Amino acid sequence: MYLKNKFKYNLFNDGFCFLPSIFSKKEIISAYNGLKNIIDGEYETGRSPERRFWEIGDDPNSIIKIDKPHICNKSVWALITKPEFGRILAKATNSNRVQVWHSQVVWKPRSKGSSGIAGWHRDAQYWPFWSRRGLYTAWIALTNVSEFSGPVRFILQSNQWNDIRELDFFDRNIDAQDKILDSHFKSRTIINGILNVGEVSIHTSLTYHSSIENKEKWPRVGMVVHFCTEESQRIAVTGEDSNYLEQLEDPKTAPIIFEK
Ligand SMILES: O=C(O)CCC(=O)C(=O)O
Repeated sequence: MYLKNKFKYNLFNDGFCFLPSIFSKKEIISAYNGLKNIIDGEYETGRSPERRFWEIGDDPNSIIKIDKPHICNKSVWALITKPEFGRILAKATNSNRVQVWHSQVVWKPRSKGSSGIAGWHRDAQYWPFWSRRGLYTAWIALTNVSEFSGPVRFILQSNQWNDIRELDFFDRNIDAQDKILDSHFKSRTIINGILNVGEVSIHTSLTYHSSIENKEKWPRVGMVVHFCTEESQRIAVTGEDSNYLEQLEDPKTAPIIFEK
């Protein structure tokens, strides 16, 4: 498992970067087990996740996405609030303040057919209530991520592109999506987020990314941490999302993990 010079990428210019692990083996194993329990419907803290996109009894080969697992389990909470984690995110984003406002587990068992595909998207397309600056996603590898396990893959410098409206995380027809991308940017460079367990990738909310099938025997597990910095700004929206960011006032849901 090797990505040549992986630490050379620049978050602001390239749209993503990779960071070495700052987690102990124990922290990783505890969080991995915590996420497994959440998938199995066991919520140690007594709080349910914000939303489950996979229910017990659903296709076991399908991608399992559950929102805000950090509120359900103490080890998952400990992982994403580790002070050293806050410090490295602040350093990488050149920020004075890092607040986690959302998270997801994306657990990808060995795939069958297109069951493991997450379509091309940029995170900002799902966040009408946020400005486009100061919003990032950290992806913590809770297993080794090889080129065959369906790593998150990033389009180099796509954070500098205009929006491509037809793309979507939930669209598993990656060939059709590639054609759409071709019609906008024929020439593009894709970098796989090949990570050793504990390592972290960060991408901006504007970076196009996706992931394809897991052909390894073991699940590929990512703890996805969405965070904002002092550069972010709330945007007033109407409808069901109008109050969504009120949770920023609740430290038990949206912890500040670094502040200068
Ligand atoms: O883990 C994946 O395969 C997709 C993750 C993703 O879309 C994200 O981190 O924003």
